[in-house]
Amino acid sequence: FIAPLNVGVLVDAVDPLAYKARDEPYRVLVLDDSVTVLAAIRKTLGQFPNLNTQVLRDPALVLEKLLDFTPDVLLLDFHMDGCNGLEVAKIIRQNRAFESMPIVFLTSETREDVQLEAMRHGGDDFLTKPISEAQLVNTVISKAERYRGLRKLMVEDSLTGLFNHVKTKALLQQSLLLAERQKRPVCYAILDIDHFKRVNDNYGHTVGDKVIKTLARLLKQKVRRSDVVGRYGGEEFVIVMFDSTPADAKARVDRMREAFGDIYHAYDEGIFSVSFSAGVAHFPAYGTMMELMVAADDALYEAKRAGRNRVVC
Ligand code: GH3
Ligand code: MG
Ligand code: MG
Ligand code: MG
Repeated sequence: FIAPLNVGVLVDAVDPLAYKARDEPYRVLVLDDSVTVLAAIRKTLGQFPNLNTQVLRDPALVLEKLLDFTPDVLLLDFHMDGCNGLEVAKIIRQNRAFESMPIVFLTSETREDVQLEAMRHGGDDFLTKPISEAQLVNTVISKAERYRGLRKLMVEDSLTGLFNHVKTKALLQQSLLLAERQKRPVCYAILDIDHFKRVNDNYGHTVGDKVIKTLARLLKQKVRRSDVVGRYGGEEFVIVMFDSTPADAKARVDRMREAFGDIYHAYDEGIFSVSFSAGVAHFPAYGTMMELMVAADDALYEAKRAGRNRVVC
């Protein structure tokens, strides 16, 4: 079924061994009704430490499996017992979470019109049986890589690598739902660099960008693993602190503020330092996401008005 590995072809196209060890392996889900096919694919992909492969025989379980495993690429058998791969793809595509997950059909179908029809129904690519090992590995890795890259772009702020505005809000909403159910407090902090216009005016925009990146790195270092740090835009950042009381949150943001104020930033002719102000609001004192965000904004405004370089809770 699977032709021997041709390393020359592999290295020319996508080098599967060139991945960075710190990256999480790509998750590959294979849905096929043949145990022989599943075993062969698992054996081939199993040779690559950057691939985490799971297989499934029952199409009825695919949605559940997708939600649980969140694959970076799905290999989908075209003809299954009592079930058509196209129908499965259509159902998967109706779920917004899997709108753009790559689906690669596995088929012995070589007719072009059938292949085109499948692409119209949500397929991204084809592997024609018998599948060459090199082609399998290349397709899986290039699709997964592209999808990971896209997803990163969707949730990340490109300057700092922190979560962007949209993702931060989604994560805050999720935290609040969890907090409500588990009866835990959540604190939400908005940070805004003081007189940042002056930094740009006095030292230039590039130096300004570096200050933003420095603060992003510092926040990332200082928060807990369960906290969410996002860049809300410009020189504004937010932190979602799960299971944190107002007093605890204020103390923690104050320590970040002091650490940031202690940093000397360099420009052409010397060094300077800057500060930030922050507002903290607390759930359940503010019961909805909107109320929480408005309350934190008000607290930030209060911190600015009271002279900046302080945290108001
Ligand atoms: P305040 O203490 O009241 O916050 O004063 P401020 O000067 O920081 O005022 P404001 O928040 O209104 O201004 C933010 C400035 O940040 C405006 C904009 O030029 C600058 N800025 C926004 N995004 C970026 C960015 O990505 N890089 C740089 N270098 N500057 C940015
Ligand atoms: Mg089949
Ligand atoms: Mg601002
Ligand atoms: Mg500012």
